[in-house]
Amino acid sequence: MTGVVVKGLGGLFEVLTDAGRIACRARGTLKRDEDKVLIGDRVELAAPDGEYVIEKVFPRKNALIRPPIANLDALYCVIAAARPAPALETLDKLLAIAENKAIRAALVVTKTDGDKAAAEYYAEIYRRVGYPVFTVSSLSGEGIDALRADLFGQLESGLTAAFAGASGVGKSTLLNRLLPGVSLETGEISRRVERGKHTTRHVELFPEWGGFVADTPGFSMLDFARFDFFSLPELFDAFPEFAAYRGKCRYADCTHTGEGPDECAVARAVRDGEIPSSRRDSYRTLYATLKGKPDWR
Ligand SMILES: Nc1nc2c(ncn2[C@@H]2O[C@H](COP(=O)(O)OP(=O)(O)OP(=O)(O)O)[C@@H](O)[C@H]2O)c(=O)[nH]1
Ligand SMILES: [Mg+2]
Ligand SMILES: [Zn+2]
Repeated sequence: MTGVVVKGLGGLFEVLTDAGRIACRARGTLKRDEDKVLIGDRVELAAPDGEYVIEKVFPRKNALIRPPIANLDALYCVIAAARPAPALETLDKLLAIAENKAIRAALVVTKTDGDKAAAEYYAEIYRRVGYPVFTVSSLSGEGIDALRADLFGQLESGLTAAFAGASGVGKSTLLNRLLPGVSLETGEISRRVERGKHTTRHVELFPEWGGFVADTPGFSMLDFARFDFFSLPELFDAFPEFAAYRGKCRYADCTHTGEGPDECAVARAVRDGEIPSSRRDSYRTLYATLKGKPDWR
């Protein structure tokens, strides 16, 4: 029997099969780090002793480390217009990872009720880059229908989508609003540190509208920064708006990080307002990280 892993807690998984949800553990060899079963995995179950175990994980289309999920088709990257203040570097890293793994990425700016102008500011940066952008308020309901229509479009073709972003941006609150069938726990934002409290602790997939949608734990910046994700030569392609400037720098070995507008076509595009400067800043930071330097600046 085969199925999709929709939930996992302390080594106990829930696998959705044609025969319904089956709770089971994984075979011993699937517990080692590199072969660990991920939520979203397509698996084969066997019942050698009358009790189901995950026998085999089918080859993955892709897998993310943060959030830990496999076979993702669409990633909704979530930031808040108000608290917690967005870290664009983290967002850009997440977008770059999606790009690198050929996952369709979109931006969701929540809490527009808190700061409309900030929401528009962030939305505009990413519209210019070319990403689908949704500005929403789970409080007032603004923008919810447009986002739901987009999500529906993904799921009805049988795809798997996840919502990811920092803790406290409102992912679970939003999913409660988008999906009438779910009721996820949500948490307050700490008044002292202006951050979320990691209310969601585990990735869980919900079967909805013919596909799967995942709520994921918010990552902390530090945690997220620790993960290497692809190699330096892949970085350029992970910033889709840079493609138009490929091969247009003066020197073939241009790194597009420190070179000025005279030499570098990307720097020129930033100067001329064609590429948002925050995107190039993120590129520089990621470049430095991937090169193994502590920091660019
Ligand atoms: N004003 C306002 N508050 C919101 C909105 N969406 C969520 N919140 C609040 O933000 C806080 C955090 O919401 P959650 O949904 O728990 O955030 P999360 O992203 O799931 O956080 P983690 O599970 O920790 O990753 C809660 O107090 C929500 O009520 C919104 O659109 N407007
Ligand atoms: Mg949550
Ligand atoms: Zn260049």
